[in-house]
Amino acid sequence: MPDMMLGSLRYGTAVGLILLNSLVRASQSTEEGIFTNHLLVQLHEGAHDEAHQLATEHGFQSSRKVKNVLDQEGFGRQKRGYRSINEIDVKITDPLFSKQWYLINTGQADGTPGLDLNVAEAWGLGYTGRGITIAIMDDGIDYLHPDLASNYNAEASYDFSSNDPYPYPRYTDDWFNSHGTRCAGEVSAAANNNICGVGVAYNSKVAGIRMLDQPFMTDIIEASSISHMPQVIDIYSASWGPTDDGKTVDGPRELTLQAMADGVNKGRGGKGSIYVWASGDGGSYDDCNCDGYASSMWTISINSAINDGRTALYDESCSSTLASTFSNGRKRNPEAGVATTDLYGNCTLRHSGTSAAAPEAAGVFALALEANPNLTWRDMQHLSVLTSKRNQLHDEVHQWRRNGVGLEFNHLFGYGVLDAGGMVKMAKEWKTVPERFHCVAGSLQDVHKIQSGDKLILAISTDSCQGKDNFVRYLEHVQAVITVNGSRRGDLNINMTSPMGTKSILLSRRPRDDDAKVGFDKWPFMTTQTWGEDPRGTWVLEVGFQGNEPQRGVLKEWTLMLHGTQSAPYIDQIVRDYQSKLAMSKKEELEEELDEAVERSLKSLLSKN
Ligand SMILES: *[C@@H]1O[C@H](CO)[C@@H](O)[C@H](O)[C@H]1NC(C)=O
Ligand SMILES: *[C@@H]1O[C@H](CO)[C@@H](O)[C@H](O)[C@H]1NC(C)=O
Ligand SMILES: *[C@@H]1O[C@H](CO)[C@@H](O)[C@H](O)[C@H]1NC(C)=O
Ligand SMILES: *[C@@H]1O[C@H](CO)[C@@H](O)[C@H](O)[C@H]1NC(C)=O
Ligand SMILES: [Ca+2]
Ligand SMILES: [Ca+2]
Repeated sequence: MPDMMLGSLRYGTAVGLILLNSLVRASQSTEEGIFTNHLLVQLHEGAHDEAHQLATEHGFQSSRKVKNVLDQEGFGRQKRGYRSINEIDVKITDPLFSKQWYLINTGQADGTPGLDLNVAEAWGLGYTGRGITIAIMDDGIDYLHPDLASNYNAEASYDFSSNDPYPYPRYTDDWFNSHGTRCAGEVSAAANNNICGVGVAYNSKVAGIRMLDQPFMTDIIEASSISHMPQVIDIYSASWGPTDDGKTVDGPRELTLQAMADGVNKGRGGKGSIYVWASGDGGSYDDCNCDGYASSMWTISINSAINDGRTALYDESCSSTLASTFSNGRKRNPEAGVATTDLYGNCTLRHSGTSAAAPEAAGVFALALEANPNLTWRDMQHLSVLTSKRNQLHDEVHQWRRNGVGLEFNHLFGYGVLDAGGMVKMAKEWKTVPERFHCVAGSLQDVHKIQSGDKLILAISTDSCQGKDNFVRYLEHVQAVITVNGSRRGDLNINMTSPMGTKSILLSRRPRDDDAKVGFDKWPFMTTQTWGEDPRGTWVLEVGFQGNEPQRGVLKEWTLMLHGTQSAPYIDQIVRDYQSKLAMSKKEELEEELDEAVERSLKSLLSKN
């Protein structure tokens, strides 16, 4: 018999012994409670050997000590994060609804039950996006589609590709311009009309901003799109960006940057436009911190998980990603894709990419805005950080970690998958976050050589502008503005560690990027991973080369910019909650360990019998 005594529980004065007689007899449930086949016998301290003897004599098979003598009434245990699908009560009859596993995952298409956006809870509370307008900045929308027409906001729509008010997709034989229509359905497809499925926010309005379908992108088209009707449009969803070829480093130009800054400062009556960005489809060869749209502080960058919780093969990773939603499965199951509306009144089961992920997030944010229209663009980011869940997400490359205030994050998934139920509940109670301040923590402008095998390590010690008006005590975004070049840019690798010990990978190796002259010129690498932390202390930057060929380069600037608040109505509370949860979860884990150990020993005993 294996030793069931777990040292960690050996304290206190009363020592008890649980005796289990058989696993075969099932527990019985009555109105008074559940009777188990566990017996608890109280023994005097040090009666351990007697206990074993007694147990053996009476044909009991396993024993373990418990701290206190408690009533051994049975109780239900559920796997964490598990919701019974039968408890979800939604009345949606649309034919594709049951294929929309990202809304309610019951295990369709070999998916993992419970791994979804938890929209049912938000809908159950009455939030369906009413009164909120989401713009899809894309290749147009089939606004005649019977599942979109009733939610189409024509006044807020525009075609910047051909300068007219009708953002209808241009026809091609291969239906190339179906992207925007598919994204629109994920947000705003109507419910209970017997057509396709439903949008995450099925009573929201959707506007079409056609801006991707012309020979070249211009700064003016981007800027006009991003600043189109900012008092009417609440949320802008963008599933595009610089080419995801693993060698491009590009971002918004002057007008677009200005338009974004204006959007977050003046949009929605000053509460700020919400910009949702797909983090990119460049896969492990790309790094979304090289995409200045996704890595902007003003956008919420969204990555994707597939229906069993793994990363999609096209997912990029980077430290600026805030959260994740869902996209198509890796398996060839034709129903593992994202079900939504398609061109010319059709439906599809096959929408995919981080393109499919961003509109889901836009839908969730619409639900949150309906729950509390006062939310600012920063509130939305705070809510995403706080309510997104690890759930059953699994990244084979990067560990889940906790930052200095206990917030759990992953380099690819950000703070986890958005949880619509959790988000609307917190949104309802949410108090607008305090004013944001900006502190230049330090700037090193000396020339430093870097070469393979000899990484450069730099440090900036900062009081985070303490004593000045712009003191930042609780972090939101952190930017490391870096000028660096190298004989092979793609082999450069940059990490930054905060005073509280959180290491952000600012730049991973990009094997296809063979630039040898441009490098990064004052590039703002961004991290969201130190959210809530106290920035005072020493920040460390590590710059090196990875790869087979020896490389050399020069770093000319590292400027550390801290953004955040002076007071934190909630962060101290989170830290307290986190600590008590941690203590609780350790207890629960211990209990689970015990349960499992008992079960294992019983199984081995039974198999011997
Ligand atoms: C799309 O819809 C049209 C019109 O309803 C129909 O004729 C066509 O077969 C559909 N195409 C696909 C690929 O489903
Ligand atoms: C939004 O702000 C207004 C004005 O400050 C306030 O009266 C209202 O209660 C707020 N609504 C919510 C949901 O917090
Ligand atoms: C990097 O910059 C330094 C200083 O401007 C320059 O001398 C060097 O040639 C550059 N190296 C590369 C690989 O471009
Ligand atoms: C950055 O961190 C990664 C992951 O821990 C590590 O593999 C890499 O060697 C680090 N690079 C530098 C330059 O320190
Ligand atoms: Ca429908
Ligand atoms: Ca990219």
